[in-house]
Amino acid sequence: MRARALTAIFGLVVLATVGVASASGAASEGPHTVSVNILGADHFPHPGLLTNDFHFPEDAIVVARGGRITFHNKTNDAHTIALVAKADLPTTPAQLFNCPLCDTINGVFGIGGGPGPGGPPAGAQLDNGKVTDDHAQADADAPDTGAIASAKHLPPGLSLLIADFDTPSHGSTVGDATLIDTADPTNGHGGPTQRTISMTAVPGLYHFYCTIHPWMQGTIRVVGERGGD
Ligand SMILES: [Cu+2]
Repeated sequence: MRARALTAIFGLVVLATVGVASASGAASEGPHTVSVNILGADHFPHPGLLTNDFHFPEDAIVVARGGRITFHNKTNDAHTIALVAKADLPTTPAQLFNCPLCDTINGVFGIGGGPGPGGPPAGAQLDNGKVTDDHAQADADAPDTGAIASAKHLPPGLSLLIADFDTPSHGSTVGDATLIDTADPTNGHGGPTQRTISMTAVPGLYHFYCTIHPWMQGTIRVVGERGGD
């Protein structure tokens, strides 16, 4: 039931062309809370040309270890935020349109072909590409209150948790991922339009992308934990 409901919420259409990235959101050295806007749109200036510039911030999102990054979706489509190794990021049009890793992650989220084995994760997040321990990890137990408040129709039983991006492999393999819906009534499904991730990963530079629009790529720099707040 839960899997069916989440699939209904996040059923998506994928349309891809090449986009560009630009900076947005706030980042300074070692903040514990960071807010990031996902921006961009489809553009159809004349017959024969369709462009899309959905993008994450161009500059690295800097956050203290254990800090939280909240992504706000300002676009008319849903997105995933998936940590992967740099080598997994598409760099050519062919890789954008033939992305098995994207298909794998999307499939687990129930995008473009139904849920994978076990159905979508209860907390709308993946741990190292798998539907696993949303509830098992103590550091992933906090409700994502902002995401819950932003959703119009959360399915019963969905425990929307802060997405724990802990990736012990430090970017050397498929990492953690989460999903964010759009508020656009013509393309959204009532799911959360903002999502918060907790960067519990060790300090370092992490690469992520959207598996629905693989040209949307970005980096998160986790820096040393700061005392106080
Ligand atoms: Cu996307």
